[in-house]
Amino acid sequence: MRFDIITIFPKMFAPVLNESMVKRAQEKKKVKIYVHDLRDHTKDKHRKVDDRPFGGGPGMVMTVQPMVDAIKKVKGRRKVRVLLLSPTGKPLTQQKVKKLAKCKNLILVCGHYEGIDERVVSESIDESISIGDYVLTGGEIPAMVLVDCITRLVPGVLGTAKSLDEESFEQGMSEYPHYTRPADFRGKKVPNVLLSGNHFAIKKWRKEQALNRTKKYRPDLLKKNKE
Ligand code: 4HQ
Repeated sequence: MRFDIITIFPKMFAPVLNESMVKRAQEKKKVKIYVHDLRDHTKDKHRKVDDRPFGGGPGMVMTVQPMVDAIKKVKGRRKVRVLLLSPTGKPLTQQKVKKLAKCKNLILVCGHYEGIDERVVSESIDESISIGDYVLTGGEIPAMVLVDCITRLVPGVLGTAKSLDEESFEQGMSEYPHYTRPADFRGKKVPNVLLSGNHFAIKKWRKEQALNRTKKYRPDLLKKNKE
């Protein structure tokens, strides 16, 4: 899997993507991540990437030329899917992550200000993705979210690969509560069933716990599973 990220804040990425699992995935050559500075594709001496919106209104809009030229250059002759991170994009779900993980090459375009000129979207973007219904200052954190959740699905990245069964279970149902040693932390005890050694009882308890949590915090997920 190869990711190419186009951004005006290239320095934001290394601290996040060069740690933990994503770092190890890069070391194992399972993923390659290239970060490109949008300003390297400008043609004026001020390296300008934005301008005032036609029709008026607040804020600035990212201009067409640096974006379309950057995307074209980064693409080269490869078969690539070009994604824009945008609050009006398709909501990111685990199902969507699984589909994207099948791609070999992804370009992630990070917008700023009020957004990007619509002609970039129609000319150069295959799909817009939103990581949730809230407004961020830019597409960089959403791009990192995408790299993170796709990378963990690349074969050979996760140490103990969870079965697809377990994953679909988790999706419909929030996880069960986890405990580790000590069995008694300052009077707070681990539920007895987990110390019982009765694997059938443990499985049943975890399922009930997960279901209760889902009912309480994510009833929408239960409805979704029935559909
Ligand atoms: N933004 N999911 C505005 C987001 C966002 C989101 C990125 C803020 C794009 C122009 N992106 N810029 N939510 O809020 O992806």
